[in-house]
This record gives sequence, structure tokens and C-alpha cells, in this order.
Amino acid sequence: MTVGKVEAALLRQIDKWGSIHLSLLDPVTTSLSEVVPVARDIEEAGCAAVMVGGSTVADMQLLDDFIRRVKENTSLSVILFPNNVGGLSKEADAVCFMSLLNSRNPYYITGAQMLGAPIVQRLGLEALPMGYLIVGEGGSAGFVGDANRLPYDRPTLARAYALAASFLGMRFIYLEAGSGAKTHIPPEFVACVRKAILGKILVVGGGIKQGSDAYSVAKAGADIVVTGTLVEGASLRRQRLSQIADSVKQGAADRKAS
Ligand code: 1GP
Repeated sequence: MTVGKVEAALLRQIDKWGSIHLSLLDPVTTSLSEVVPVARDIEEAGCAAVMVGGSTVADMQLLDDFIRRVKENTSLSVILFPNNVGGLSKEADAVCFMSLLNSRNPYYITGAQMLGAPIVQRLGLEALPMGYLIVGEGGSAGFVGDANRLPYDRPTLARAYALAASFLGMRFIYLEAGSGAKTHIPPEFVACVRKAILGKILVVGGGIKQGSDAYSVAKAGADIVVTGTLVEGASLRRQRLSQIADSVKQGAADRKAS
């Protein structure tokens, strides 16, 4: 099976480091005037790609301008993280083509995907097939996506969803605690899902604020650790990003060694 350029690059990085860190930029919380220094810091911290999106993105012109600035000023690949069909942009390289598997509303499971698929094809975006699961607090993503949120103490529910996603051919499984979650997804939860979907790319995000958080989810088996809020505010941004990136690599190395 051949995979696209962006997915192949992510796989190479995961193969090299064990786990990697990706930053999520939300054009609603990072302004157009801030995006260039933020993206440069992300590149400097060793991220191969940047995710762009957020639960409340609706201005497609702003999204295009935002991504264009990232592309013109860095060599980062841009992966869209859409909340809806309006989260697609011709300026990006790839899109998390997600189904919110634990939504109560079929629109977020297959409806938006049906509307968005022809646009993804027309824009020539690389689609990363992804099962998206909202866990714990769920934040705005849980609210907007009408998710039947999976409790932190019921990892077997998420494991069953992840297995189903993998049988359906999805190559990425994303466990989302919601942006700004007070506590990130527990390592035992991540490890339970990990074991069921060996060979798939496990993505974990939401509430990861410091190196020790990133370390624990990478050690538990996350291939990709996503942070969003961490880049907001200029103070010590580069150091914080580097600390997360180093902790993710260390977590993966300790996982391999154990
Ligand atoms: C992406 O929602 C996350 O999965 C981002 O969460 O803003 O808490 O890092 P934070």
C-alpha cells in the first residue's frame, strides 16, 4: 500500500525517534500577526509538521491566509485538523480525514466527511484516515462534536472503538482530551489502546502542559503527542516546545528499553 508524502514523512520520523511531537495552531487563538514567530519556533524545536485547526474555526479566508504565512516562512508541512467542512484549505498539504466515532450525531461520523471528500479531492489534499475519539473532559471539541465522552476509567471502551477503527482501515487513531483539559489522558488509558492497535499510528492530545505529561503518554505508547495551548503567549515558547519534544523522545526510548 502506498501512502502519501506527509504520512510517509511522519512514519519516517516515528521510526527514527519512536514518538514525535506535533503542535496544533488554532487561527482563532493565534492571530495572523503572531503566526510567523510561532511557526518558526515550532520548526526550530524540531517539529516536521504543524497541525492547523480548532473547534471553532469558521473563517476560511483567515485559514488560507494563516496557512500561507506558515508555508512562506517555514518548511513545515501543514496538516489540517478540521472541525467541519469549513476547516479545509487549498494552502495545506494534508488533512486529518477524521470520523468522530463516539459522536451522538451522525453528521460528525459520516455526514461532514461525505460533504468534505469531494473538496479534499479537488484541492489535492492528502487524506490521513483517522478515527477520532473524545475522552474525559472533551473541551470544545466534545461540545461541538456532540460526543458521548469516554470516561478516563473505562479504557476498554476506547480500546474497542480503536480496534473497530483499525478494522475499518483507519491508519490513525486520535485520543482527544480536549484543548485545555485539566488532566491529560492517563498513561494506563493510552497503554490499553496501544496494545490493541499495534501497527497503527496512535495520536494523543489535550491537556499536555509540561515535559512530564508528554513523557508519560509517549512512554505509554503514543506515536504522536499533540500540544496546542502551549504555544500561546511568547514567553519561553521555544524552551517549552523543546522540552516537550525532548520528553517525547525520552518517553519513547524508555518504552523501547522496558
Ligand atoms: C489537540 O486538543 C489538543 O489534541 C490540544 O490540546 O490545547 O490542551 O494542548 P491543548
